[in-house]
Amino acid sequence: MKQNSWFDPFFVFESLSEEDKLIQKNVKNFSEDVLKPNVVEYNKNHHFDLELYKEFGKLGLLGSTLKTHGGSGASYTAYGLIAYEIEKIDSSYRSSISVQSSLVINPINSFGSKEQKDKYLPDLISGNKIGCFGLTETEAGSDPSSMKTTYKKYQDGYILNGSKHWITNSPIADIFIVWALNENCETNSIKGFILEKGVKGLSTKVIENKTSLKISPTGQILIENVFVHDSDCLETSGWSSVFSCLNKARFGISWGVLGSATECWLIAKEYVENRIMFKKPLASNQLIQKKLADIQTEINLGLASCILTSKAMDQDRDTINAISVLKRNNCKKSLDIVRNCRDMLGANGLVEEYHIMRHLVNLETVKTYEGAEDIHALILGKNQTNISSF
Ligand code: TGC
Ligand code: FAD
Repeated sequence: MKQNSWFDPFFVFESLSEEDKLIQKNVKNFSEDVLKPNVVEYNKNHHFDLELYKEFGKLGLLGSTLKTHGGSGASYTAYGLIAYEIEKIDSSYRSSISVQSSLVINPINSFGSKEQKDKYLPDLISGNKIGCFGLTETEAGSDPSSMKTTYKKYQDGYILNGSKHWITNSPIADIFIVWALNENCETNSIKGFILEKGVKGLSTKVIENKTSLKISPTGQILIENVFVHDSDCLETSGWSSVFSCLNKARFGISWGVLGSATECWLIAKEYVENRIMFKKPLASNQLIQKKLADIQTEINLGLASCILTSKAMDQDRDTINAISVLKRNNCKKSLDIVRNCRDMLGANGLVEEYHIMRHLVNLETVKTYEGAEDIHALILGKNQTNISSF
């Protein structure tokens, strides 16, 4: 039997192109050497090291699929592998890369003018500037179309008013992608704008005391009579433009959560192989082996589906349903896996240095953002039956 066939029974990692293998190896080394040593302390102190963005940029992790403005033109498989390796350390780090790549660089690249791309993309891709994506509001979470943030035409631009809530990176952002409706809040009037830190009327507020994703700064965006010039308005076409950004972020999340689950699986496997209870290793018990087999099964089915979806994305196929299946199922299964890993470590599973509890509470966020579990069920139900439950 080949040595690692229990770890990769469908040969997902073996089937990668040489370029994707190299990207995975580099990201894995960086994650272990640079991110892992401080993760427990930074989590305890809610600390994000801003210098990391430049490191992410140097490694090609930001806007990796872009072929211009400093992007390396990597495949979607590589994009997924980056999320997988980074989230092995902490979902906060994957989140910051997802937001910058899929929700800031991607909309500017897809809906921006040449001037906007030239102005914003190089600094975002190199990590010199940090971006955020403001869609959610206090009373508009799963249903963003009920947002209250508005724009109104004024001279050669727009006046924006409103506020965004639960926005990753907003307290540290230089560039803000903000979504708003016209002054009558007509659903189909949705438009995207690029705002820059320091503009009059724009401020942010940190959400304090978060118990999950503690390394990642999250906050509000407060927008009071902010003037945005026409040249900073994105050329979007309705809600499908907003959702096209979410598709990419949800795809990365689907790979990422399997990184968290894999990390906890390997920690638990090593622990039960070494922990002696009732005079024999815990791993010698059938119930423990069944847990390990269940974990192995779900992670590998998830990875096999991720790689198929990545290849379909590389071929520009319609992956909307695949992404909802994966975002929903991989988050749900990863949470179950990580909770079982916690259980296999007994009391030690509660200790910070074993990492598992941190992954568990992080996954509670990941299950909720980018379309909560039940919202993806309803998206899939709607697409199957042609009947919307919303
Ligand atoms: P619906 O009528 O279904 O669609 C409106 C228009 O959009 C099109 N569309 C899509 N286009 C591309 N990709 C998709 N996945 C699409 N889904 C729908 C659709 O064809 C239609 O186009 P058109 O031309 O006919 O107008 O819209 P709805 O209002 O019924 O949708 C409801 C629902 C629940 C599906 C949607 O609102 C939703 O997805 N809600 C969840 C909200 C969400 O995910 N928010 C995420 C905020 S960002 C974030 O959390 C970042 S976390 C940090 C990180 O990523 O790490
Ligand atoms: P709600 O919409 O109030 O949902 C609460 C519960 O009700 C969920 O279980 C949901 O599944 C269920 N529910 C809702 N509607 C229905 C229905 N019709 N039928 C059945 N059940 C339903 N947003 C951004 O725009 N940008 C960001 O960068 C960002 N970062 C985030 C970072 C963190 C740490 C967190 C926690 C959130 C972030 N979000 C961000 C917001 C996130 O996208 C929302 O929290 C998410 O969309 C859910 O909205 P909500 O919290 O208002 O929950």
